[in-house]
Amino acid sequence: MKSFTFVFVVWAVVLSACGSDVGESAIDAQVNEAVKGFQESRPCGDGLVSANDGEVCDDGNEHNGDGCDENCEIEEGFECRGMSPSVCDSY
Ligand SMILES: [Ca+2]
Ligand SMILES: [Ca+2]
Repeated sequence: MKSFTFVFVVWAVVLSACGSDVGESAIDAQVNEAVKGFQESRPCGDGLVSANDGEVCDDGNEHNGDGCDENCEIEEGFECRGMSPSVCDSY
């Protein structure tokens, strides 16, 4: 669902750029801005533990069941170490 939102954002930026008189580099810049904004709004999954955003771990994805869940919280039965990214092992 989140990756769908991402694709939609990029698509919307490209579509709006195509309607105006801008060069390809300008479109690239807008896409990069959209990617940047998307990553900043979803710090969980970027592979960096940011305690300010309530992350306890960040293994670089938003998958559950690998020790660090989609909310960047350590899952039951796992322990995580490292900050960029976290490495989680079951115990
Ligand atoms: Ca993070
Ligand atoms: Ca994970």
